[in-house]
Amino acid sequence: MSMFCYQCQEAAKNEGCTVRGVCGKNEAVSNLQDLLIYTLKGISQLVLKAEEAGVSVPSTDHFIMNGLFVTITNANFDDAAIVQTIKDGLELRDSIKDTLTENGVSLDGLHDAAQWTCATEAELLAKADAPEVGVLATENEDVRSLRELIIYGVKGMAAYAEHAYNLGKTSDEVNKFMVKALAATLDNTLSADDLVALTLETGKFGVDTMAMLDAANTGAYGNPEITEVNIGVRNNPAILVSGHDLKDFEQLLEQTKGTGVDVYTHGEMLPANYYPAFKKYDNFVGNYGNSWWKQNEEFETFNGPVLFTTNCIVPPKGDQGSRIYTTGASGYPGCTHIVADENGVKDFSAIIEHAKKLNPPTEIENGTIVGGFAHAQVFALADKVVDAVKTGAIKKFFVMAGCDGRMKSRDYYTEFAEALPKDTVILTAGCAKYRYNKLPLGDIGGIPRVLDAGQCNDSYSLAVIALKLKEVFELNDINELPIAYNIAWYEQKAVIVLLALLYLGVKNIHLGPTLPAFLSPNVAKVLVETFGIAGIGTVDEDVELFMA
Ligand code: SF4
Ligand code: SF3
Repeated sequence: MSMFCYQCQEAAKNEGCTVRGVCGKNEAVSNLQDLLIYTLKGISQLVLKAEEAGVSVPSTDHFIMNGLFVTITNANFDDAAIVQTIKDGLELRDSIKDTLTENGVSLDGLHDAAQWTCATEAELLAKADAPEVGVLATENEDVRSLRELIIYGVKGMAAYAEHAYNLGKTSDEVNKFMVKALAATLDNTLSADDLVALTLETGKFGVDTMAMLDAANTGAYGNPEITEVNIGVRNNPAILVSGHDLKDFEQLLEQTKGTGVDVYTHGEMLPANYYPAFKKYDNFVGNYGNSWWKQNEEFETFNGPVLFTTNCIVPPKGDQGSRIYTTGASGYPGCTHIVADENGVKDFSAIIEHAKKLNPPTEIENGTIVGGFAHAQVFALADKVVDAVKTGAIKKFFVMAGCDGRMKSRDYYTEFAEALPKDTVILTAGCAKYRYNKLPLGDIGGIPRVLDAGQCNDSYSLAVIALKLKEVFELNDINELPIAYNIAWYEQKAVIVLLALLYLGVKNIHLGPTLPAFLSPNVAKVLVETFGIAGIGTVDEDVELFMA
């Protein structure tokens, strides 16, 4: 076996990718990502040691969140960039060790993750292939399953923490938790029960992180509001922006102002259309295309350059890579990567000049779609919503947040949305929405039957809405609400969203299109028995089950 990865929903045979990732990640990149995580665990062990000894060491907060983010599915395929990040990590780690030694702190008993060294790049690459580094280094499948559940949750948390960080918001508690969780996965003295408790704690910090990002986004750009988003095109050269980072998006809009270059969103950047602050830009046209997995065909017809601010990248086809730019945690070999200066400013002039030389986008759709139903907007409509529930006009809400993916089995979500009774409303967030956000599902007394809160991180908004409804209807338990959860997952941000919902006490979440490969039978059993987690069945069976 040359690699082993089972962190996403596409894991081969729902067991794990062992030769090459279904996502396109090759063996070298997979093993380097494992080594980066291993290095972060070692750094974390040292940070905890410093904390215990009361010694102040260089900050690792941003390095750890970025390092975790780099390893998220479809974020970074650039082996050279990952090698450099590992080298930076070793340098940071050694500076912590030096500080500890200078302060008389013993370094005895450190895990290999905090000790390994390499004199050459060849040695670094050999270490990436070493059996002690990867997921399978943990032999007990239940311990491995819980450790990875925690690591994947923390990866999602780190991604959201990084977006907030880019907007000047960070949390010592969240950063400390990431260190604690990483180090805990090296600790052989922790029992399965300890790891289950840590999994729930991961959910708690997931809620905190999403709340922090929500405050960062809305503080900077206003509360998302109901918006009709144009999905057609104009006749100007243009840049397409994908990923989740609103700060990058703002900087690009500022720099394209008055240049004659238009800007469109793709995939998870669609919700940028809902923020008041971005509406003032005349060159911000709307959204082009669908979710991430359609990018090869949609980038072809877009004609202009594409900026990835984060995941999900699909390996580019033909010469598409020459039009792709990456920034932040994202990366792809051969594509131009744009870095921030010391003030966080990114110079997008190369992509703007590139756009000017290329044709305007070819129209693939026209008309509009409606979104912008994050918590503040839904609260503004609260009376209407509550009335509709009281009169029985709305029988049930379906939270269908999460991810989209290329597997045929995800047609289920389109069919499920179509099959739902007309007196139900879908609450969505994340790229999962593309499976039904263009269907003519109509409205209930002016309330659209698909309410899109935003990106996957805006699943937080859906939880806030549920908690508000619980208060309005004076219920004791969030599970007494007429809300069902039928969530589609793909990558690790969905893992932190799931853990956050579990922490908030939400029960009976259905997760599909398959249950995670990283859940061992025993861990899956705990989730089923404690939280009522279930998979999906056929559309008809599930509609009947949920409406019962
Ligand atoms: Fe396979 Fe998913 Fe891992 Fe890619 S991220 S190698 S598809 S499990
Ligand atoms: Fe989508 Fe990748 Fe998860 Fe942000 S863009 S939800 S899959």
